[in-house]
Amino acid sequence: MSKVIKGGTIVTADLTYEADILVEGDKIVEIGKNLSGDEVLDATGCYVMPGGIDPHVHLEMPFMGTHSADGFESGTRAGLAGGTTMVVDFCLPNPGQSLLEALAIWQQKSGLACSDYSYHMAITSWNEQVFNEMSEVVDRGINTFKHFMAYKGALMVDDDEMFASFQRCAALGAMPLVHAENGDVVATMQQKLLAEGNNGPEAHAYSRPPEVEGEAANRAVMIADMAGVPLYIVHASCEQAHEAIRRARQKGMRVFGEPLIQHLTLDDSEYRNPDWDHAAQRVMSPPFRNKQHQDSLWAGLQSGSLQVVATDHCAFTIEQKRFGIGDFTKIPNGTGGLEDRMPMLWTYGVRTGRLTMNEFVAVTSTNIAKILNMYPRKGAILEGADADLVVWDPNRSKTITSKSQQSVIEYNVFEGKEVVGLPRFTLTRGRVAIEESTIKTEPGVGEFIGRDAYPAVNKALSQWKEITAPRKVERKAENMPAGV
Ligand code: DUC
Ligand code: ZN
Ligand code: ZN
Ligand code: ZN
Repeated sequence: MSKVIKGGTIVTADLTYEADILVEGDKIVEIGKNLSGDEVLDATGCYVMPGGIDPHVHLEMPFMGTHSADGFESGTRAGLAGGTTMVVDFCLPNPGQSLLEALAIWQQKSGLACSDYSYHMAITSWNEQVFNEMSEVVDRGINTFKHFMAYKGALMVDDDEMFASFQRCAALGAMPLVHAENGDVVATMQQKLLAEGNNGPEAHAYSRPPEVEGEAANRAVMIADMAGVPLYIVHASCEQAHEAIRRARQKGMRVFGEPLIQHLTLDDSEYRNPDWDHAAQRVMSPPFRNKQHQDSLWAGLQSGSLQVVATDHCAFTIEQKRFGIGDFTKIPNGTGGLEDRMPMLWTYGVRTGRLTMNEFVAVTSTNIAKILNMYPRKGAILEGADADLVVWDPNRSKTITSKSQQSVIEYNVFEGKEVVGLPRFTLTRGRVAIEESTIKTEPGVGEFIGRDAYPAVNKALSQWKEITAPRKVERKAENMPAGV
């Protein structure tokens, strides 16, 4: 049965034009005027865009003594409700665990996904087995490896391990990702704050200032340069991290930066709310920043020095957040956002004039598909591409509230925000998953999207030079110092 999306304006990362789209099975088969199909989806007054891709989510992830509350079913359903048709989750081995063993667990967890998904693999420890398994991981369609520079004593890797892993990525045609925060400094500041009696959620932000992130971002850039590999910095939240990315790019390095919708639209005053629950529910790493940093992130999206917008969706219930009463270091880090990313970015980015509609598509979908090597199957409106589409009604509005959200948690960090711009239809590989407020998703229809190693041309185009051993200097006996 074919479908035609009729009467809308197609908006891609580079074009805006009026045309219908014919979908057969899970693919776009034709784009043109006056198309007909078995079923008609009315897109009059709407923009038809590539479905959103969230490059950074944590679904049912074991973390800080618990696991994040949204799994692949509720998480992907939330995404679809907000126009996101694909997520990239982090496969997180316990330190010392086999990567392939962790991957098998993740494959099982993803069984009920309502949309397509892919994985990044986290490198949480370093040994010969990890080194060897990385090649098999790439063969299985995972070309990105995440490194935590924070969470000391748990997930953090040290610089020697990170350098070794980055070099391995270079050899395999993979790209490293980093969570850039100096974990040693964070741990010291946490202990100092606790010792001084600062145990509330506001101390979480005091323990992770922008300098801590800027230092780590700069360090990761330099280590990537030495390893001769591109770099993707997740959740860049401040001017200092943005600065590191911008400087590296100016020098010709392929360094990518990912702000989150939370950091773009919410600020650090949230942590000073007198209600403990309110503040704790907003504890994530890095923490929310002030307006100066927010302006820097918006400027980065406008100028292209930052390329994508994600959520880091890692939702915890009220009860889980309360594990940290009396000790902010035990508040599980993470917030939701999957359902709200696109409407919030449209409202605060496109409607304010900060971003064009085409830039909106680029940062929510197309750039992500290109950077993660799944374009044009994803992130494109082209014949032959997957029919992951959102029919976006720029006049539909709602007030965000946890009462009607898809996420299983009881609150929403964007509670009360009025958004204008919502999906009329969301299609995931040709199936209508959302029709206005009606949820038609089917758990289990989502598929794993493999992403090949980066083609050699990506590396050849970069200006990085391989580190070659300096030639050994031959010395004669008369030029040697006398022995001691
Ligand atoms: N930050 C969070 O807030 N949650 C998950 C992991 C992370 O780095
Ligand atoms: Zn260390
Ligand atoms: Zn992180
Ligand atoms: Zn994360």
